[in-house]
Order: sequence, then structure tokens, then C-alpha cells
Amino acid sequence: MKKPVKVAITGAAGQIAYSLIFRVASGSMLGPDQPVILQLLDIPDSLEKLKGTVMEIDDCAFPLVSGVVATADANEAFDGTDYALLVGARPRGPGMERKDLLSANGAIFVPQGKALSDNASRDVKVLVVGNPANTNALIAASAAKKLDPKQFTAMVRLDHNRAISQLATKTGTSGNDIDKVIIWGNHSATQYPDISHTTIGGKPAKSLVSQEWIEKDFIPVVQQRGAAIIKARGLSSAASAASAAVDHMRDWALGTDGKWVSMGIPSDGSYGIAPGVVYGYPVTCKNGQYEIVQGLSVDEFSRARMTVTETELREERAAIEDLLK
Ligand code: NAX
Repeated sequence: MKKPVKVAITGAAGQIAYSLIFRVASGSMLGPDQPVILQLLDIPDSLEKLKGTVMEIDDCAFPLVSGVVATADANEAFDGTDYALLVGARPRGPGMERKDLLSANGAIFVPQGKALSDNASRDVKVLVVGNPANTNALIAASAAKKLDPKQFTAMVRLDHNRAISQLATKTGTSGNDIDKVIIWGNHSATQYPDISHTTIGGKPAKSLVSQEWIEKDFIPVVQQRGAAIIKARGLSSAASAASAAVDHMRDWALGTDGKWVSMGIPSDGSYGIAPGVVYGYPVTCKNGQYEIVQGLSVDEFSRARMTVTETELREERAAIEDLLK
């Protein structure tokens, strides 16, 4: 058996975590031979509820769980952390403007970025799930002075998986046959799900679906899927979000074997995107590192949509500029 690694999960008493913790504990994220120490963080008011989740973790008698910490202290939760999944965030309240939402989340992600910088493993991999995920990742990365911003990523994998599922349903194929789907930009309604380079069973996806379907159905359905789930369930996506978080971290840690996945990562200027903003890109992962898929052609249709979502991220960054010192 390998030496245990430490996995921190914030928002640990919430609904995504209620699915995520058990997937991580069962080995879905880091493999069936990798023991984990779970470091669960929530706010003081939620600790009683978190106690119940910890009781359930105990009751599963997971062979891979070597320890569980439940705390409201970020320094304790991130002590030696190898993988941090930042799920807890401040939801948008009634009448709250985007700027207020961004600042309210700044109050969470600045201290958490600092706590990671001071306490986590120097190789920590951070995934931000809590919304607005891309800009929260930017805020945390900027506050983590002793870590490399590249260690901070945001989740667009749920959107990526949703795009694969829509395409599989439309073409009567299996998601396994679908390659090279891209989510560009922000995890928001401006995201651009792009199938320009996608293949299905080796054939170009665009030869199997119409441009009209892409524009009128596929793109808006993927962009609005979160809202459709809330309408149907009365609650936001939880199990699928947890599953996407597991996919994101697993692929980053264990590699994608050449397969493309979408990750929100600090832009290095690739594809003309403003450097620094945390933008969804197509990447491959190997040896614990991600690398942007380079050299793709970008037509006018794609460029216009990539710019819309980039503009939103630049505006989000401008709204919290004072937090990025
Ligand atoms: P819940 O409201 O069920 O749980 C959130 C938990 O976070 C609560 O237990 C709360 O006490 C805790 N929390 C609040 N502030 C905290 C802090 N400073 N430190 C630690 N914990 C804190 O929300 P849930 O449904 O689990 O969603 C969590 C976040 O994921 C939300 O921001 C949501 O918008 C976001 N999502 C992101 C997705 C993505 O694809 N990136 C998709 C799903 C989801 O909408």
C-alpha cells in the first residue's frame, strides 16, 4: 500500500461534498491503492452537520481512509495537503450584484489561498468548484504567494461532461467514442462549448450534426444546464458536480493518456486570451502536470464566442482587482 496523501475538501457539510467525500474515500479519484487522509473544512455553524457526515464516513469502514479531520480552521484543514478541493463558497443572495458576490467570495478565497500557501504541500494541486469558480481560483492563487499560480485551477469539467453527454445523445453514440470536446472560458452562461475539433468514433462531429443544432440547441443547452437542473430538482447539481471534480483531479494527478480534457487554468496568453485570467482550455495531463493543447485553428464563429467569455472574466477580474495585491 502507498503512503497516505492528504485531501482537503471545503464546504464539507454541503451537498456537493456529501457526494464528493464518499467518491474520494472509495478510491475513485486517486485509485484503489492510494490511501487518503480527509481534511474537511466548513464554517463553525456547519460543524454539527459535518459531524454527521464524519459519522457516515466512519460507518463505511473504507479501507483507503487513514484518517479524518473535521475543522473550521483553514490552517488545520490545509496542513500538508496534497490535493485541495475548494467547494464551499458564498451563494448569490437576493438582489446581490455580481460585484458584491465576487467580493463576498474574496473574503473566503483570500484567507484560504493564504492558508494553502502557509500550510499545504509545496506540490499541492488545487481545484476550485465554488462559484464564481474561475475568479475565485484567481483570487486564491494571487493570495498564495508561496505557491505557483499554475497550482490553482477551476472546474469546467462538469460543462465538458455535459457537452459529451448532449452530443452522445444527439448522435446515438457513447460518450466513450467522443474525443476532443472543449469548454473555453468561464464556468458561467458565457462559456463556449466547442465541437469544432471533436471526433465521434474517429469521424468529425461536425459531419454528423448540423450547424443549426450546434447554435440553437447544443451550445445553449450546455450553457444553461445548471439552471435546468435547479428547475427540475429544486437544488443545484451536486452528484454530477462531485463526479466532475473527481474526474478533474484524477486526470490531473494520474494523466489523461493523450486524451483532451477541459480545465480552468491561469491563461499564459495562449489563443490570444488575456494572461492571468483563469480560463477554460483544452489540456492533456501527464506526470502530474497539465499542458494546453496548442496549434488549433480558431474560426470566426469560435473566436467571437471565446472573446465573449474572456470579456466576462476580464470584467470579473477588474471588479476584484483590489484583492489581487
Ligand atoms: P451548499 O450550500 O450545499 O454547501 C456549501 C457549503 O460550504 C456549506 O456547508 C457552507 O457552510 C460551506 N461554506 C461556506 N463558506 C465556507 C467557508 N468560508 N469555508 C468552508 N466552507 C464554507 O452548496 P453546494 O451545492 O455544495 O455547492 C457548492 C458550490 O459549488 C457553490 O458555490 C455552487 O455554486 C458551486 N457549483 C459549481 C459548479 C462548477 O461546475 N464549478 C457546479 C455545481 C455548483 O453549482
